[in-house]
Amino acid sequence: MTRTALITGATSGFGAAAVRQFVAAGWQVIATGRRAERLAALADELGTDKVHAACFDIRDADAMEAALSALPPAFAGIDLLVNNAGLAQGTAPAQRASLDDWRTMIDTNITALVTLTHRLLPGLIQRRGAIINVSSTAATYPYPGGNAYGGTKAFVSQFSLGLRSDLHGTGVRVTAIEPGMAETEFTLVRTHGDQAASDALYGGANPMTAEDIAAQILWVANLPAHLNINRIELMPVSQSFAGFQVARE
Ligand code: NDP
Ligand code: 8X3
Repeated sequence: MTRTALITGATSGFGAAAVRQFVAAGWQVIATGRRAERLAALADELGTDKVHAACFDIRDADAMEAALSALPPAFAGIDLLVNNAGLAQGTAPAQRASLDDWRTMIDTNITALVTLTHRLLPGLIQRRGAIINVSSTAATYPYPGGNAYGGTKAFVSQFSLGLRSDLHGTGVRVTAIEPGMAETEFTLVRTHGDQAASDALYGGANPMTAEDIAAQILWVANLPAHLNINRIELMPVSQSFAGFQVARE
């Protein structure tokens, strides 16, 4: 029987790549995001019988509910929720960061994620489904300018483990995927549209690709029902850890 995944943040990066890979692997996908034209193009490319475009701002709980209530019957039974939509805003240290940026990250990466998860949990339990949350290496490893972004991703990773505890015995699987540097629109968004900064970050670094991460999401989704991957932390070979910093007098 065809399984159905709801993948948030499907207009770009990991989400768009995941939609393509899931459809190629025989899944049906509900693809969400704000940019309607990109969702429509994806549905046209892959087939509207395979991809249902659900356009809404994930921070708008009413719009989310309206989109879920309007799902066509063929897409109404959701087996997998991929909480991928998210963003970083800003690279400034906390003392110079924008509070608006912090609130945008918290509203998107935390509040919207828990709202959608809470809404879909009863159906996921009924169908013995799965949840894959896209977290980040920033959940574990702090870096200058990572402040609220890292905090939101630490929430995502810990929430994932907490869900596992609560869903004990239901058969619902929960995984956090924690990528390091991957080239997508992430840095363009983080820098509020600075293409040169994005190019400079990824240039010569041989970063991971959206397809790399999508493949991990699909791999987890297709594992046998008795296996749960709690978390996957992955990085490009070119990225690793640096030492503690010391401020000297
Ligand atoms: P992109 O910027 O390429 O994609 C982000 C997606 O999130 C877009 O589809 C965007 O859709 C969606 N999104 C953002 N805000 C909203 C909103 N308010 N409502 C609906 N959708 C929204 O970045 P990535 O693919 O890289 O990011 C995907 C996830 O991976 C994020 O959670 C990010 O934090 C995480 N991540 C990224 C890493 C990287 O190095 N790239 C590493 C580790 C984690 P739209 O703008 O159309 O609404
Ligand atoms: C994205 C990876 O290192 O830019 O989550 O925070 S990083």
